[in-house]
Amino acid sequence: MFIALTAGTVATAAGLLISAPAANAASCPSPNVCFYEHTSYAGLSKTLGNPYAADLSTVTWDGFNLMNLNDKISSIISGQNPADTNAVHVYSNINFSGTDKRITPGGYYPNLGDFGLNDKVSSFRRVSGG
Ligand SMILES: [Ca+2]
Repeated sequence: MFIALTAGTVATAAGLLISAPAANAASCPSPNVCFYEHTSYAGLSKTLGNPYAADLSTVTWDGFNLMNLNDKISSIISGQNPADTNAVHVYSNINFSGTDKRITPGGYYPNLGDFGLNDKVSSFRRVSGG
């Protein structure tokens, strides 16, 4: 009997350890906007307080100076305050043209493919009142 209880205690402890990572959901430090190489906020990342680039081939991932963001972004988290009226927009072409997707301040976008933009973003900027 004593042995059985010990085994149960161990199993419970293991369960708690396994559940711990799920409690740490992906987040982006306010007021930044975070861009990710893969869906579900995986892979390389780029954290920017004021995203602005007319051509993402000139912007590199954090910690990887030879790898740029052009046609690579797959997920985004906005750490902007939801009350911020200057939303970031991402575009399928350079110079803020092509498909235009508004990233809601405070919003989570685990798969830009939902908007036809997986691996297609080539420029981004904050839009005043946008
Ligand atoms: Ca990607």
